[in-house]
Amino acid sequence: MYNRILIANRGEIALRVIRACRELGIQSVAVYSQADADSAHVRFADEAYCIGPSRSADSYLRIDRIISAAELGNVDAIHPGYGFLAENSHFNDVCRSCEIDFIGPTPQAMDRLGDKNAARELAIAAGVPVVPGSDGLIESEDEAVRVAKEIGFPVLIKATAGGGGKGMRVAANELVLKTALQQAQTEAQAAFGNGAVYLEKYIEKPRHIEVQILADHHGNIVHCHERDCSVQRRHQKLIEEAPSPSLPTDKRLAICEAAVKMCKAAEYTNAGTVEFIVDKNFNFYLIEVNARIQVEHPVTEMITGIDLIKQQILIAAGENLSLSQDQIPCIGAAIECRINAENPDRNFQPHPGKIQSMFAPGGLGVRFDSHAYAGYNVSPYYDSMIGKLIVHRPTREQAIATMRRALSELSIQGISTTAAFHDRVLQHPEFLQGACDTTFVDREFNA
Ligand code: MV4
Repeated sequence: MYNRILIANRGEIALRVIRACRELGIQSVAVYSQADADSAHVRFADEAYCIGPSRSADSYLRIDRIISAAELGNVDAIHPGYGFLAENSHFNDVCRSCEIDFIGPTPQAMDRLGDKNAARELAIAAGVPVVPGSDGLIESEDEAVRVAKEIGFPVLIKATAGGGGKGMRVAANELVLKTALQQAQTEAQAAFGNGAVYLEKYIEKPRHIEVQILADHHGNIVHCHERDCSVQRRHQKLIEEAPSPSLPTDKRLAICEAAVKMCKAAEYTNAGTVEFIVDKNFNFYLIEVNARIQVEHPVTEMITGIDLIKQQILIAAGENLSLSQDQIPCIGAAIECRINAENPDRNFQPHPGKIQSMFAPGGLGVRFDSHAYAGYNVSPYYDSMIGKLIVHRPTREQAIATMRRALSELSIQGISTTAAFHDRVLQHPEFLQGACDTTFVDREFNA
């Protein structure tokens, strides 16, 4: 087992990994930017190194500086968290060449899945359903028109280097397809340095369902059930829950089994998430695979009782998965609300600044994963999430009641947060029915 782990991240996820290290008896090494000198992840780590100025590009994205800190800190492994370098296969490679374990999948698996068209082709080969679409990348305007007529409009043009909704364009007919194609290609080239796109039939009002996977280096692989992340706004998730309230049990199981099949085909290891969209008739289609731990992993931890970060560390260190599929329960219902330093009344505009005072909720079934505290300065340099409020109760109805109670206790002065907005969502009939699709927030809150 490792003696020392460096956490190449900040905020709540850095703190989350430090907590797992402490419980495993592993020393933690933090890195931080100048803006984060007073951050909780610096305070609770066993050791910390400043790696540069506030801008991410000068600190948390600087591979050279992170590796220097890893050498100074004499670590055995690096946990990348999510965002920043978490899905950067070059960073992953560099860690390995410096004889530092990267706590995540291999660079090869990362590359296979980081290219969305390649992942789509792998899914097809493995017999995992994908949305009807182009056979590979679109090479010409004529090909786009031919495929679109074949599968039927509307179609969705997707950047192969994209993901998370970046570089997508819907086209409703042949006329707009040509301009949409060019726009998507230009946008993808500018954003990712790769203008290649593929085409899919556009699925209207889908649910977003994702499956948590754990796979070790000895061929053992399990799923930890699904999460429903349909409550989102402009590709930013707001509320996630497990299990999905909108799917029958047989469909949930079928999706989880498809996710396992996909990860086997990709020779995937460590923790990963297979993302699906599900249509009105419960047809499900693989969209992409995220080669990292995700923000919303705690809802899975609550229903399964599994510490996913510890599992990531144990797997990376070469241990056998200690869990077999039938030892992974799905107990009760868990919900997470992302608490962002944003003003919902001003188009969710970020609201950085000093937290003057704060009270964190607690009580039975309540978990608050946050690096924030009274006196903490929310920096404008990073994403605006300052905490995740998670509840776990025997039923979904009780989980909603507990979440509303916990939201009413959460008090943060000095900045605006999304807490009150969550309480409105939690009272909406469509949410109460467990019937939300990905258009819910925009539609019902014209947000
Ligand atoms: C789609 C889709 C409809 N049809 N693909 C957006 C993020 C990316 N991971 C995949 N996304 C979508 N792909 C087809 N063929 C609709 C979305 C989509 C979406 C998916 C999941 C969660 C929220 C979403 C919001 C808008 C669009």
